[in-house]
Amino acid sequence: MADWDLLLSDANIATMAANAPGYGEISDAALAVRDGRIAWVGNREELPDGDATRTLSLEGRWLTPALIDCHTHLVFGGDRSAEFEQRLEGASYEDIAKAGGGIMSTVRATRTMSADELFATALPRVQALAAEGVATIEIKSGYGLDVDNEIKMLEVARRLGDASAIDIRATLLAAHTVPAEYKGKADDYVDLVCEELLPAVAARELADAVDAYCESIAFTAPQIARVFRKAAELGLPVKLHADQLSDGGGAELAASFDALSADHLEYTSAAGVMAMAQSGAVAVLLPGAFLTLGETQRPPIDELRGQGVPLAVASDCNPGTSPMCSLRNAMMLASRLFRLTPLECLAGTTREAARALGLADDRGTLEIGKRADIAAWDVDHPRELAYWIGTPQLAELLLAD
Ligand code: DI6
Ligand code: FE
Repeated sequence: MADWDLLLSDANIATMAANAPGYGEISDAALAVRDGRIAWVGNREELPDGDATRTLSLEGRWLTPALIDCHTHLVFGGDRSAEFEQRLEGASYEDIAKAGGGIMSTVRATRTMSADELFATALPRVQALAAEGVATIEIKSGYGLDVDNEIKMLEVARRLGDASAIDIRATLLAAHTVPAEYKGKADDYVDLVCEELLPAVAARELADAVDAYCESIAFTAPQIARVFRKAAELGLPVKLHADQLSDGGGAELAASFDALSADHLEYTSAAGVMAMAQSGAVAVLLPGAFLTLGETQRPPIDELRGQGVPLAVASDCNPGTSPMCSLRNAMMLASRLFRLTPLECLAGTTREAARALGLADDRGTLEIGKRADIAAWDVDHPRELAYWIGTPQLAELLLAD
């Protein structure tokens, strides 16, 4: 039997290992894979003797960990281009939501679609991300907002994972907005989420995590605390849409529940940043939503950096606030709008995105033992991945299975 299933040679490698300086660059490198895991990585001259079932010369291309999109809502019905027009004519996201549009209009469209129809419209979005080098995608529910339709969305997410070589992580986002039939009775909806929906989802193992939207147009901190307590009881990790449009104490709430991540964070206070630093939560930055909503207040990047909070970057692909099915564009926007360095953009879509999904030990860097999801790029240096705008550079996406 061969020592390795695959040997990649004649490559330059950015390991993105946390303890290596910069990109963890290794020139004239080789990388060996066995059983879907990285068995060896380093300078070619130090490669131990061994034989491989398959050898691939990279002809000097750069290898990085395959990209990870750790925050998407890419299963949905319809689109919101009419609201986009209304917003450009002066209406605000909150005004539209209060008038029954916004998330609720996507809920109406999603509820009328069958699982097969949702699957058929979502698959090209998964494929578009894969074509950019993304091998792991998180997908949230949150446009069903009743037991059957939230389960339908999560089942579609699972099917997308089964039907493609991409690894899909599904997140229950039942506390996304109060559905129309519970208007004025948000606490009753939270009862339904805690008493029926969460146990049903957990019993079917349909979700890998639980998310919620903490905002004046969505749920209060005490309501979300109830959802998070139930998630903890069921053994599900939590994460939060926090402080996107106002400071609702979302970062503090997420930290107090040891959330994997707090996402958006435009209005997070210094106290919120401190709380995240102490809890170890990842800050997931979503510049596509910032851009689309015409926000002017940036997340407190300097404070997050200063406190050592890990920074991830994601597409937030959704029809309302981030109609962008591209993680490369999210990297591009994070560098321009939030002034993340190209290194932070790449770490934010590999190592830190893995951490935001609770997968830091499993993937996101090219180190021995990690899952062998590897992207090969036609670039002269990995900093180019944040630099170029809308320029395809993926040569090959090599997947562990
Ligand atoms: N914040 C967002 O940016 C998305 N969800 C959320 O809570 C937007 C979802 C939508 O508008 O459909
Ligand atoms: Fe989101």
